[in-house]
Amino acid sequence: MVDGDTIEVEILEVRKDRYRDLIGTRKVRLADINAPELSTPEGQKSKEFLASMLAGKEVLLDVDDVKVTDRYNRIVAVVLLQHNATHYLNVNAFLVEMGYATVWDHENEFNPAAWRLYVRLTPSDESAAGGVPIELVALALLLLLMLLALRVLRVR
Ligand SMILES: [Ca+2]
Ligand SMILES: [Ca+2]
Repeated sequence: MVDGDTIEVEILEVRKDRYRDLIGTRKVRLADINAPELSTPEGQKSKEFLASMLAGKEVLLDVDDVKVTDRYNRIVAVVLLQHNATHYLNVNAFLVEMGYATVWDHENEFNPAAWRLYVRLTPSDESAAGGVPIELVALALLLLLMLLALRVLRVR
């Protein structure tokens, strides 16, 4: 089920060899957040907000290097949406900021308490504060949320 904290993506490219197997159509569970159940009006709102924000967009995924996937075989990741020439929006943090999800901190590489809304991707040989080393961003994707939007229309 695709909802306010899960998206469906087409993974086009990986930046670490260990993630080659992830290429293709996959579900991504946004790390360390939780959206309300789809059976509630709040859950529907969260899903629609996420879909409208990401439908058809190309994003980067910072994959959880600790576990990579959850028990449902969804990729666990922070979703990064390009904001301007230098910065990306941490979509996970933004959903919390906007009230569409709450923090649910699991055992993984991420620490929501340290999240910033906007992050700069830094070349891997630099260690600029507040940035995500570009080598840690495993995947470049084209979201297939257009499909999700079509599915939503079909349901209605
Ligand atoms: Ca990572
Ligand atoms: Ca965590």
